[in-house]
Amino acid sequence: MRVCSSLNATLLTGAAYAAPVTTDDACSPAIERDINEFQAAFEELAATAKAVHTASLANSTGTCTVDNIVIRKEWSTLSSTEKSAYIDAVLCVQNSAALTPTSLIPGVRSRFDDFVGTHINQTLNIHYTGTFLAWHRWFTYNYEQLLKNECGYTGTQPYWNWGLTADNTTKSGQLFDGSELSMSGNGEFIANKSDLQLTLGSYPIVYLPAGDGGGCVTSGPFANMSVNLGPVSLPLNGGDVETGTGLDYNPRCLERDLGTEVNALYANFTSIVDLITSRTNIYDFQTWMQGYPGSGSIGVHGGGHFTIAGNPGADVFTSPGDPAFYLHHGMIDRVWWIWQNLDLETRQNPISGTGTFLNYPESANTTLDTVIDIGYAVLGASIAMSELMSTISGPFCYTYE
Ligand SMILES: [Cu+2]
Repeated sequence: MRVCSSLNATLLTGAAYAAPVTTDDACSPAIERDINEFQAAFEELAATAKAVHTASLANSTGTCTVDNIVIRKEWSTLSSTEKSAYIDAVLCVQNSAALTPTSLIPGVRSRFDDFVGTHINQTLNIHYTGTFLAWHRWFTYNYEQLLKNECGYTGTQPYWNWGLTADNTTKSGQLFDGSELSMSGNGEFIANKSDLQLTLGSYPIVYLPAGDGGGCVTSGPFANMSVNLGPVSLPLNGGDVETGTGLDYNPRCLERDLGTEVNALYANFTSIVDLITSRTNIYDFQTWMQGYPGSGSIGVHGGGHFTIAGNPGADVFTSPGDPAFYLHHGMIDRVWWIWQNLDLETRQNPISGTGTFLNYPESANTTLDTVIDIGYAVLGASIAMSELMSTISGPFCYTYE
């Protein structure tokens, strides 16, 4: 019912704002039809983008061709063998020795942690900045390469299409169903949790409904996982925030507070379609995606992160400590890819923003020459923004299904 209600509200306003949903209308056939229409609209946008992308690949003179391009797929479309291979590779990087010296980040214990530590150290320079989309594209790509090069994975980085779980986040067959062929499910249920409260500078607090878990993940491949780093800035239900450097060794279980309400409010097909179709310049697109400050919306980026929630999922700095991070950012990258390909001429290369979070403190504009470096995640992998704007040039050769 909540999905239907929130869609009803978003249809009225034409955008996925976080306005409280007050309607108690039952799920009428008309609204069910609208849900399907938005899914169909999204799939049409994705198909159009794919056609443009395929044509530009055919015309490209680079080394990426139809013969060597790899295809990233939605989690639920993977075969059991493919799911199992991905999970095994993630467990492998979690059991491989770290490269980061403990003199720099004392808490790192694995190659997986090298990525978490890099994200912690750079968080204030890669969110609400000019680098946000390209940095996370590069970060996710290098995680995919890590799985391949160091753990023998032969598949590609899967993604989580949030719209598919907006009516039930832990739905069977989807990535959070808790089975052995999932990314593990919810945390143990903790009752009577208050809203999560998100603060951003002096903007009004955004209240997010608590999820249906809250404790340690108890089933699936990551039930015994050790989260080693963080927290840095972890919002707790009720308004407190747990803070720290996040860099010390702090082994604990993986906690999640998966909730359909946040999924349905912010990361449904309506909000994805709205983002892609009504945000026509890069500033609007990337800012609405992350939650336009003061709008009350956390965007699809926040929507995915806070659907996962928990510790470390709700901590912006430490969020890659939950392995589902990379499926969420696969979808973030795909949505950018769709948006770019719908108007390649004007959307391939534009950049907006600076090198600091909401330009605080003030810093230089990000440009195509700005260099990104992901530290000990991949040594010597510094690269200019200009190399990261297309998925079929520079270091990349991948597409989305
Ligand atoms: Cu991030």
